[in-house]
Amino acid sequence: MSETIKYRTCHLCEAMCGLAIEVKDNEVIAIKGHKEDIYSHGHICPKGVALKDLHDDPNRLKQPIKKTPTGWETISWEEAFDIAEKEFKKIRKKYGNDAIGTYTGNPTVHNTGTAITLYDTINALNTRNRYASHSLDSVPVFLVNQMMFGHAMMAPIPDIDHLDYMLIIGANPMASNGSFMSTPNIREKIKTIQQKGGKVVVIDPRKTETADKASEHYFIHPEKDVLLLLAIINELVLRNAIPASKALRLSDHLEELKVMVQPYTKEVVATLTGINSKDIAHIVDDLIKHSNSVVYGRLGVNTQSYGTLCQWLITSINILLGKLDEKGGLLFTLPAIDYVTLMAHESKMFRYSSRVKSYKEIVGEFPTATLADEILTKGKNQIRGFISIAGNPARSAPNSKLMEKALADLEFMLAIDMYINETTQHADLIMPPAVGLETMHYSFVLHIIATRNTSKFSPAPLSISEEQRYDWQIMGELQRRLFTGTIFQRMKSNIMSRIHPRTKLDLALKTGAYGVWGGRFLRKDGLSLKRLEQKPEGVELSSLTSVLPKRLFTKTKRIELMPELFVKEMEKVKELLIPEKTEQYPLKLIGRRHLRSNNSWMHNLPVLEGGSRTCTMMIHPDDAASHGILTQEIVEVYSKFGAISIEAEITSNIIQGTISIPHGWGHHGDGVQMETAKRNGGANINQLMDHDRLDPLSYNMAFNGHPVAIRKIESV
Ligand SMILES: Nc1nc2c(c(=O)[nH]1)N[C@H]1C(S)=C(S)[C@@H](COP(=O)(O)OP(=O)(O)OC[C@H]3O[C@@H](n4cnc5c(=O)[nH]c(N)nc54)[C@H](O)[C@@H]3O)O[C@H]1N2
Ligand SMILES: Nc1nc2c(c(=O)[nH]1)N[C@H]1C(S)=C(S)[C@@H](COP(=O)(O)OP(=O)(O)OC[C@H]3O[C@@H](n4cnc5c(=O)[nH]c(N)nc54)[C@H](O)[C@@H]3O)O[C@H]1N2
Ligand code: SF4
Ligand SMILES: [Mo]
Repeated sequence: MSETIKYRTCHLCEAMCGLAIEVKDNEVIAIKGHKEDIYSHGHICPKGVALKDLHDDPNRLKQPIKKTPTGWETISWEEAFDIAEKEFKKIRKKYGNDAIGTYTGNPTVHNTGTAITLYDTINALNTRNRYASHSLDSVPVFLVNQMMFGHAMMAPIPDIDHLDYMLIIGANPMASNGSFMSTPNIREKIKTIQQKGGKVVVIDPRKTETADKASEHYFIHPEKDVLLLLAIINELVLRNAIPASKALRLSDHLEELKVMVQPYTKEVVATLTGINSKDIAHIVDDLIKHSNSVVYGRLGVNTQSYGTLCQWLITSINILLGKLDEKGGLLFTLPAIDYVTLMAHESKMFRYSSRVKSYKEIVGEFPTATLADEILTKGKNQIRGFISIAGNPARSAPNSKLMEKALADLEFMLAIDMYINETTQHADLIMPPAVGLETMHYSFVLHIIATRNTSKFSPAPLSISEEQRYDWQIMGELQRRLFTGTIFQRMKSNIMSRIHPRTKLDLALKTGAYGVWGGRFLRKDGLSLKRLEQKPEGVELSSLTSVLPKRLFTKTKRIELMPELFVKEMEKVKELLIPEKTEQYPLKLIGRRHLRSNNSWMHNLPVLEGGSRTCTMMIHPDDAASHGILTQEIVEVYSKFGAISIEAEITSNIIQGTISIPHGWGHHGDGVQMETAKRNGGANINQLMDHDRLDPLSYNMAFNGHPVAIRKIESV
């Protein structure tokens, strides 16, 4: 068979790069960036290239396996489904619906078939014990969007192509390729802003890869951003620099906000944040001076103790500057598949609480940080059966030791995953899906947070063998076998589970705002799957445009600037003004991402080994000296929850008092069958993390700023 080039969107991160894949006899020969792609114009990063390694990975499972006293045994799909049905029904009969828990990981957003099927399958189980990687990542964003705009997924996105000043607080898009800002080739976009005379400014405890390219970088002490943000608002008020704007006219309670920020002057917060008052004044000068300025924050300000407050204040600053819903500011998307409107009925919060620690539900999920509590704490509705779909909570969730103890304690666990990793090793049954280039792709979730409205469908570049199944097929079968509910609901669920995701996509496209059946009349040039298949480079729909107030989901059709819940929490911020007691664990631990890595699961791909990807502890020279630590020395980092050994990397690129370690590492033990990952091993930062250390409003895990201590490992 001759070689052909197939085009597909890369699904690994949020950037949605177009790939040109050279295929021969159903094998990948090479992967390059697709130059004609209307969104990415040929951009690609090393992870996109690594999709070949993922496809060829000898450790990847393709058939179901069950655990036996003598090891894993390959079984047929029929037997696997029979086992799952029998075991989960047994658990449900004995303990009730809530005894089955589910965890859905990050790739469920990125695999199109999985994302389309996921909620129907989980709903079919009728359990309240639902957990997801969201609560390790983005629940503060959901909560702020819900409270201010009436919908968890109404996220304002930086209009990056038209900015002249971008203040990036706690994000490292040069490594992450952007988050809640789906846009390819961040390096080029930063450069363009600068070449047009604009500025990109980074606030981060570490001088990151993004800070390195930025116009200015300011070191900040972890978890002190809330003070800086309050001081910025205070300065805007003092300078009378809050222009009349549409967003402001739509917002309530500005006067109360002005009063709230009064105590937080730039002088008061300077020492505490580590940024002096002159620099804060300079940042505010620039925010005011530039006509297209925005503030953008991500994990550094989300996965921390003040995650919701930070996100709220960032959004508020953008509103005060008159930059919300404006070109050259932050805009909302209007995608071809309007998932926001389609999911409006699901955007609910605080309806019920978790059993052990009474954390409230947010968009139908409890915080993953309490998953281990719910498995290990005896009593009614204790989780006894568990389904993990595309997740690795043994590495991604806090307090890994407790999490692994919990996973080992389950009566029955099913993992839908293609690797035997730190989590799935605890399963009784693994159902591995066809993944990567074997799957079709349409980024319907990421289009909600993209910087332009575009549309692109990619058929699967590679076919699968008889013995393989897609996620959506696996979940569909489980949905039919494990459904519980009324007869009418069962009929609906059964029908839905049998519709091919392609058909669902096609329907959603056709009926969407740009579809052939969209709007109020039939559009000849409207979107359909067939039309998109003829355009592998994608279809340009529109730049982001103003959509308010029409697209507000609040009952009042107004923006709430001062949600009561957030205002109450401001009492706790006062505590930040009192110096901390840190004797026992004097250092703050923060995370780090690398371009050649993706959370915990791509460490098995040889092409991504080495380079700038290092699992080391970055430490300031003064901190290293005070502990007598030399560069490359192996040291112990410990907290109340555990200890890890890791190589020290002494660098003045990190603020004093803080250390940085990437997450997703710690691939060890006989149970894990990922040879390349194990060769690089690494240390698992989440072994140190307190699973009760949450943002108290959203219950999102507060990974960043975690207190730890270090000591030399004395040689024997
Ligand atoms: N300390 C610390 N911890 C963190 C973070 C941090 O910054 N610091 N970041 C947090 C964040 S932002 C996130 S999103 C979470 C991620 O947390 P998780 O989603 O729990 O972890 P991942 O490492 O993404 O693991 C993904 C799993 O999905 C599998 N997989 C990949 N593709 C597919 C597919 O198409 N189908 C199926 N069925 N399986 C697939 C992989 O083999 C792997 O087992 O980690 C969080 N944990
Ligand atoms: N290559 C690669 N790309 C990825 C991922 C990956 O693992 N690897 N993961 C994907 C996922 S799941 C996500 S959610 C996104 C995340 O996307 P980003 O949020 O852009 O990624 P991070 O590198 O975690 O950036 C967080 C930054 O916050 C800083 N920080 C830590 N604590 C604080 C603090 O208290 N205050 C301030 N101001 N800054 C702080 C850290 O030093 C870090 O530079 O990336 C996605 N893209
Ligand atoms: S930047 Fe993201 S989408 Fe683009 S090639 Fe890399 S991993 Fe894939
Ligand atoms: Mo994430």
